[in-house]
Amino acid sequence: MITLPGARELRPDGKVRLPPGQHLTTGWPVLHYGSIPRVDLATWRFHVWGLVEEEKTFNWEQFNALGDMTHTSDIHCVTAWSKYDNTWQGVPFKALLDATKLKPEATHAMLHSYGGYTTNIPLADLMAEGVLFARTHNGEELTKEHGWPLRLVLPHLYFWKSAKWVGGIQFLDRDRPGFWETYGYHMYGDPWREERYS
Ligand SMILES: Nc1nc2c(c(=O)[nH]1)N[C@H]1C(S)=C(S)[C@@H](COP(=O)(O)O)O[C@H]1N2
Ligand SMILES: [Mo]
Repeated sequence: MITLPGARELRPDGKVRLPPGQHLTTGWPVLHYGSIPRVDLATWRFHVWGLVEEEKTFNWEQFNALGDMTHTSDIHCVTAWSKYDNTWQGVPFKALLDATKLKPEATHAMLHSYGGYTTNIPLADLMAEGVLFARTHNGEELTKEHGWPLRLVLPHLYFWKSAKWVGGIQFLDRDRPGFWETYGYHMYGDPWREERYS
């Protein structure tokens, strides 16, 4: 890892672009617990359940037909590397929400991945700008180790919230810990407040 110039750059909202305790990397480390799950697009499904009026299951074509967006954002990993200017393309979270009738009690969500990984995110954060289910990174299809065929990208929280191999979302009326949150990672994970562990 190297430190690049620009570490003191400010974002349009006035926050320092590089959160405290982070350093920039030009590579892209691969980090996950366990092994890469085997996924087949023919049997791939995305499940929506929990506090919804109607549970839904999308196949690959149906899910990708929900919408399309491209957004460029920075990655901040809790292990202290950051990577700037990642262009992601895929289905906007808001497009999934438009296709879902939530019950009024829904305030949080648990993302579920092939392989069993989970992570918890407040609904308001999922609705923020730049949140999508990404199929490509910098114009290339995701590689298996980075989450092919689909991963969540949630740029304003630490990268463990950006579930790789995502296959479902469960809506909840309270915050529940996901996989890393059970092992002491922060429930929320704001990089600018250094919410790494709790
Ligand atoms: N399904 C799944 N998604 C996951 C993880 C995981 O273990 N399983 N690890 C998270 C963590 S801790 C990080 S830092 C990022 C790493 O993503 P990358 O390997 O593409 O850099 O994925 C996140 N998403
Ligand atoms: Mo991580």
